[in-house]
Amino acid sequence: MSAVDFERSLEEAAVLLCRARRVVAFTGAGMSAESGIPTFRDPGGLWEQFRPEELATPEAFERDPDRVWAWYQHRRRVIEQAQPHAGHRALAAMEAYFEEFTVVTQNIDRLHHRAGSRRVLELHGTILENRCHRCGRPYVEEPLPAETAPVCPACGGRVRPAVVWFGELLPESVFAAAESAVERCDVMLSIGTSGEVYPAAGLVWRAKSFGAAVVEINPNPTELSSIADVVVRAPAAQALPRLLERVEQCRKGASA
Ligand code: BJW
Ligand code: ZN
Repeated sequence: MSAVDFERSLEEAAVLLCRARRVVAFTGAGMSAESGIPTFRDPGGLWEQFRPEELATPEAFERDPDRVWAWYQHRRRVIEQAQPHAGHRALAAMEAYFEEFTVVTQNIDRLHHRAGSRRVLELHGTILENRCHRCGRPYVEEPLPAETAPVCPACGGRVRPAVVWFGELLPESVFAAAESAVERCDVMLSIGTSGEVYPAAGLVWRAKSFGAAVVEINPNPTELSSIADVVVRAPAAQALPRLLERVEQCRKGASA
């Protein structure tokens, strides 16, 4: 995308946001890429090194809990060292300018919380908590072993990260809250997601069918590009602070 196209798409997105009262920011792994956390499906991403069904399914964990646990411990260390970037902070700051601003994230890294966003719905859970795979009780003991999945003191089951694997249901109340925010919103920002994983990606289709304008922020085309009203072909840390600036301008202009 040329610099002119970037500015034009940013302006189109800003016009939509300036008219909006309710906004949903739907985020995926690309949102955290500039914080140094690899995405799943990009070149060099996590799935290039591992097949998802080998590590991100309940069957994989049941077959070899220690292997899956060690992979998540490695990723936990990467995430703990990562910092939210200017794009995360811009989303947090945008909250102030809308009647309702909800972050619906597929990410498990808690970077939106750390940047200050207050209403965050985590569709795929979080890597920063653990629970028993058998009885579901939270597991809070420290320190966590690097290589071996801990054993649940209550039932003897093995402990796993509190994320959602393929074939598992998303947390029901979280998904219901996301659906209701999506159905009410005027603008749906789709940021840093390939839109390939369901039911999460279906939320963007749902927003569109309920009348929201869809704005995609992603350096690459995705499964969702075809339904976007505006596509900003740029990385999140570049585009979001610019969008925030424009929202600040129009809100201040409106109240002057
Ligand atoms: C940038 C950038 C920068 C780069 N700035 N952008 C309907 C149809 C077909 C299949 C299904 C369906 N419904 C359900 C399914 C099955 C399955 C599914 O969707 N499969 C598809 C792969 C086809 N879904 C499920 O199993 C879900 N459960 C479910 O449906 O339950 C009901 C059920 C039960 C039993 C049987 C059947 C159904 C659960 C899905 C759980 C997903 N879990 C994971 C792992 C989480 C834990 C972990 O991290 O290990 O979640 S998979 C992985 O993908 C992770 C992500 O949240 C998710 C989405 O990926 P995301 O975020 O979009 O990342 P990428 O890498 O794909 O894209 C990155 C993007 O960023 C790219 O576009 C880049 O261009 C961009 N980018 N730099 C902005 N700087
Ligand atoms: Zn247990």
